[in-house]
Amino acid sequence: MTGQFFRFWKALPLLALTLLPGVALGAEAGQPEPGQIGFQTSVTPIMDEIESFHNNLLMWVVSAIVILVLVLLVTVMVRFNAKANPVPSKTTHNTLIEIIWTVAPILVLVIIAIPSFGILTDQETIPDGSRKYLGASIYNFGAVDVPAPGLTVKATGNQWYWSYEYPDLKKHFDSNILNEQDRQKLKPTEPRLLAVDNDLIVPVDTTVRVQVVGADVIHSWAVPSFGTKMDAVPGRLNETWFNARKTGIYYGQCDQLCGKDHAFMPIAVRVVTKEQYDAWSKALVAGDVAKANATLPPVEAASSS
Ligand SMILES: [Cu+2]
Repeated sequence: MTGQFFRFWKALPLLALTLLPGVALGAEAGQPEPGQIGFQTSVTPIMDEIESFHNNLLMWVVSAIVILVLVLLVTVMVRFNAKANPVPSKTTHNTLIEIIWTVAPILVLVIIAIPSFGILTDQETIPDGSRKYLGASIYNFGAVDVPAPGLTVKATGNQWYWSYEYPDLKKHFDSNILNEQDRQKLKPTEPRLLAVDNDLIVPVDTTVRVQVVGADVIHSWAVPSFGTKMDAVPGRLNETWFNARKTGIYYGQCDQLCGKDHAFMPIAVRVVTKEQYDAWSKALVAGDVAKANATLPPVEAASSS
């Protein structure tokens, strides 16, 4: 019953939005798009949770508050202007209404906090194969199974680039932004300011444990399509995870002000098939990252939705 209720009400704003011409609800590719007003496409259980939290709870709460405040303002303007109400009341206190406007916001925050803390816990709890995750419905606790990690990578934030380590392969490489000349020459299908020389390569449908650390100052490893954001703190090993269900390339940026080139240390995660990942990792172990990357087909141009 409640499920049906929420499904029906969830569809309404989406319906209204699709009636507006030229509005992109979400980008198809793991990157921002012109005219986009929603999130980037979710490809992980965690981003499903964030999307559900936003669409099925937060949007309704903020809409209700906006309407309530608007109604109050209009009422005051119409009923209590100098013409309509020449002799103003001298009332200064009303115990009941003061209790209501103190308790109601607290209740709203508590209602928001419950699923919010659930998502935070899910983001920071590495799956062990038995724990259930919220998934795409924040009203359906414990809905999604996630396998234990099949791969561990370590992302180190440096001023100003990322370096990635595959501890099990005993290999690491740096990932630097491509300047505009190099991008046009080497990766013309990839977006300006987000394309890097060496992508982080991971297999599809695999839980990836991401260890995040800072080499100099605090950075943050964030990829919107994964719902992943973890601070890279010097001297502290943070952990998060993702499990991408769709191959493709997903971009992110450093999300913690870290110095003059903070805007120029993008994150590019390329999710490939398991066969492609096996070939890539074998070539990485046998040679270097350039040889490994040569085993992968070029990235296709992002399809615009
Ligand atoms: Cu940074």
